[in-house]
Amino acid sequence: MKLVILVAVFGLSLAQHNPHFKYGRTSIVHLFEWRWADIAAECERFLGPKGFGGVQISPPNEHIVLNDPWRPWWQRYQPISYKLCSRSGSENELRDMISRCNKVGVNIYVDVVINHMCGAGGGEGTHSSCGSWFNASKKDFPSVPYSHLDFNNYKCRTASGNIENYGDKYQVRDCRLVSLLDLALEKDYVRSKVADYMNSLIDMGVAGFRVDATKHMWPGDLEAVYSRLHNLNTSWFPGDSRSFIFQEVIDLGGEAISSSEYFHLGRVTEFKYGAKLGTVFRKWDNEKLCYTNNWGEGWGFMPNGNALVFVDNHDNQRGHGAGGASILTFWDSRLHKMAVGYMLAHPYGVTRVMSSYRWNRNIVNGKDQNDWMGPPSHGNGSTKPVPINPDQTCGDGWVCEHRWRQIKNMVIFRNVVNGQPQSNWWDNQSNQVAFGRGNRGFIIFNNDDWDLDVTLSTGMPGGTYCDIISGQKEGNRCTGKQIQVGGDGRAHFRISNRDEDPFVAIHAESKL
Ligand code: QV4
Ligand code: CA
Repeated sequence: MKLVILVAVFGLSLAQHNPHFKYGRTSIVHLFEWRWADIAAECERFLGPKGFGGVQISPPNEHIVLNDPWRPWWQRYQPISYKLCSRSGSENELRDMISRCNKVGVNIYVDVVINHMCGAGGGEGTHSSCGSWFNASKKDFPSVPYSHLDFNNYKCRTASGNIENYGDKYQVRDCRLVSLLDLALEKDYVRSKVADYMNSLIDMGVAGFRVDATKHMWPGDLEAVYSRLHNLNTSWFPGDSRSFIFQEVIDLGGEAISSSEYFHLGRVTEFKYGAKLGTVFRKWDNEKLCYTNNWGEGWGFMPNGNALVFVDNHDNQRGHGAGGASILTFWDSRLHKMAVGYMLAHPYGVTRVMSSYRWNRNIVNGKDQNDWMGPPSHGNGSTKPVPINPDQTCGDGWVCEHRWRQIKNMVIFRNVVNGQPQSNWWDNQSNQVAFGRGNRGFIIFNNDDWDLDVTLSTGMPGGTYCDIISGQKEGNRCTGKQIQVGGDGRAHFRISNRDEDPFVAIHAESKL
């Protein structure tokens, strides 16, 4: 009997760690603030053909609409109801996107905001994305419905009612995160409303969830919610599939709550990964790339099977959340491409690529005054579509890092080397390193201030390979550097520290 329970519990928890990627795909892209119609088109014209595993979408539920500041991106982290109309589009557009992406083998993961509703100062009225009336000071959200009884009121013991000390786990879970009205997830009623919301998405065909502000919810409450979730829709996924769950817990150490409290429930965001990788590529704190020869658990990161990893996210690319100044974003594009390349080549974790929009960054004394700015929008506040330029980049302020040749090709690299162990490590005891993935791929970086010129064992079969960083294989042609691998697996590499991108990558499918 005990054994049966153990197997059942273990089986359930394991399932929620599986992203259910199709056809050996391996990466998620966060299309931050994209409209559903644009995501649907992007799945068909780009993500499906280029082997992306899935998309993390912005919160699809009804949210507050703010004028001051004008339509900040973060208004979507202030729910008003679980109706499915948001800045990204209507319920029909959401539904259409999910099925069109599923049809081309691209999964959808939904960012769910279930810890709270809008801020305490959110006012009264219908300034909400579906026009639902609400009253924040009375904690009245009739479109769910939630009343004041459904919030953590006196359970929170701080004077302000907000979280004041991250060293106190009761505050962190029972008080308000920056004044956001904190839901009483211990209540069966609240759990059922949240589970209904998530189930409506599962039934529409999504593959899983990014759970916002997980640190601020008790593991036991989440377990109760997750256990009510339906299996994934069998039109798209095998029977008995549990949704993929990755939980946002920022754990850089030194707080009352640790990521490990949530491992049994699903994967967890590993925030140390991007903070450390940024420090290494920037060469801060005397870090060197050669020290990453035990990258992953060897650096004190969580166990591989629990980790969801990324170089930057929508918060820390603009100074929100955590990670600090070392985070590498598209603003530091040369180093960003190298760091994303490193992440995608390395076997640790489930990888997520950030896809951003540009804003008028204005840093004064270390703080970006415009960290609130929403996506490229029309005068009436509606989000602009994502136009695709003739050279396949995006226009109108959409950065589309996921379309950059170097990043797009490394997403394919990860698919090609999937399941292969890390192999053939080499370094120069400084910032030049190389490693392979069995006999399927090899990558080499020069982040020193001098040239790299070295002959290495790659583990690859002999032949001529096309470097997928400086170019790519097109038909039987290579638009970039060519790398000759001898019959003994050895190859000569030269990378100037002044190259546009000082790294080279080859894989089994880039062989000419
Ligand atoms: C302000 C003051 C409060 C004050 C309140 C009074 O800061 O001290 O009590 O006014 O009304 C916005 C504003 C914030 C404002 C709040 C409530 O920025 O200044 O409070 O609204 O009106 C995003 C943004 C937040 C934003 C929030 C809601 O980052 O700035 O707050 O959306 O719109 C911790 C958490 C982690 C979290 C991270 C940012 O552990 O879970 O902070 N990350 C996730 C998301 C993030 C999101 C939230 C959680 C909240 O990734 O994008 O916050 O859903 O580390
Ligand atoms: Ca809470």
